[in-house]
Amino acid sequence: MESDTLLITGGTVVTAEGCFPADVLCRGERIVALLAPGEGRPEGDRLDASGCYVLPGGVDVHVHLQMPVGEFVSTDDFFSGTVAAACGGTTTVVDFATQERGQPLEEAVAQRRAEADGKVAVDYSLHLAVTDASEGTLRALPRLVEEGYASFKLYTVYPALYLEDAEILGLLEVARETGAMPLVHCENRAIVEHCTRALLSAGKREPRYHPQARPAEAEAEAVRRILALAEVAGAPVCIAHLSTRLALGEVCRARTRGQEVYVETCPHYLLLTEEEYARPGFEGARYVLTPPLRKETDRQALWSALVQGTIDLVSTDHCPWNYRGQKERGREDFSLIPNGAPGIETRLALLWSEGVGRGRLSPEAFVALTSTNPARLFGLYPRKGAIVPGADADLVIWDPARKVTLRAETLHQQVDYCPYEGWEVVGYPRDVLLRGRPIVREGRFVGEPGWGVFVPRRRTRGSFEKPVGTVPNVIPSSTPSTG
Ligand code: DUC
Ligand code: ZN
Repeated sequence: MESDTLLITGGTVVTAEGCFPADVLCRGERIVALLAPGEGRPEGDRLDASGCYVLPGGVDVHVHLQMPVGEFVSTDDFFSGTVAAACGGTTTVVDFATQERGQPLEEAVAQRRAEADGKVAVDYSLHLAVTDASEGTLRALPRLVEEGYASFKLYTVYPALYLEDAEILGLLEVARETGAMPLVHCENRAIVEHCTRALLSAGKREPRYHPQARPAEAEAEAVRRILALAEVAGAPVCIAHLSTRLALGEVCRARTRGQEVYVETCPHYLLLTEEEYARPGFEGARYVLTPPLRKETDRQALWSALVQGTIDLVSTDHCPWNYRGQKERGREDFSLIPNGAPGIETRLALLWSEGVGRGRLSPEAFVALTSTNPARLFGLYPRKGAIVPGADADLVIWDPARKVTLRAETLHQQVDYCPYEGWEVVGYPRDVLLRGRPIVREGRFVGEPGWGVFVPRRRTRGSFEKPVGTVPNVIPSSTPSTG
């Protein structure tokens, strides 16, 4: 781009609240005005968006790039993963600074920043994945929240990550006091460990036993318990990657009691079922992710919840492992298969195609679920997730007619398979701008490592009063407080 002024003309702007024809005027890194079509005649560059929607850049608040687990590291690093995000229309990702038990939290944050800074192709931020509630950790948290790490990731399972209930309670109290948002992975550890042992000792070692090791009750119990702990602590809570009808019931009951709870799900729970585990040979290993894919009844319940506004955001839990050499580690024992699947690049196209394309979601609800709500809940709004004067000019020129067949070979995710191989999607990003700068043109990545920056996040104090009416999926904009 030659000039620092850019006018995006002829498109239909979609926000969480409405859909209307407008030209978008950007200056430098920011949006400066929405103009009636044809009204603006500024000097500078123009980008023709005729026939396209203009969306706020996607915000994916749940990704695991170059995540070490045992002997492996997830296959997308901070560059390849964010190139894939950009090509899929996502301009902000939130990854994790994961503390090793006993490690000073500040050190975990500094290490992760050193891995990502200068490498990312889109903007990014970090959740604090806390693995102990020691005095040192509790002392460090308020300052880190003030510095822009305004959310905690808490785990109820995984040997290296889980927290005891008493620790979770203490951390939820810190979340209440600091205004940080807790994002909690909910599974009952005893159930998972017991079922895994029982299956393996009965010789049931193939990938198809993965869902039996992590039954719906394990998720529902942990959701119920976390909601009880959050109620006692007086903290809001966001349930990570919710996958079952049973757990949705727990959330609905808590909300009826007046509790402030938010729900994240992922495209794979909306689009796939546990039938994938019945693939021949070891192929089901591609779908070993946690919580597991569920039954058709769960999938249907999640879609209803999405449409009704019970689910607030759709993130990816992008955590790619190669089938060859990594997933294969679990050939003799499903519990050794590294958990996770890729999705950072396909989230928007799949949800648009299957949601908007099939008449289940309005374009506004799509924007709310994939950009505005995650930005609001995790302290990025209105810098991100909004098309308003003053917001970062993170914009996607979305071509609703573009058909793409998803293939691992042509996607930018650095992993040897795509869970949706051969699926055709209708609707895809044509151009993507990051703070006013083109990073995707006509579907081609044109950015560079380091064009993305770390974005500090403000603490948020949510309130669960959603607007009643036509657009249920919008978290009210009055909720973020300055921090
Ligand atoms: N689930 C996954 O599938 N991968 C990474 C972490 C998680 O909770
Ligand atoms: Zn995750």
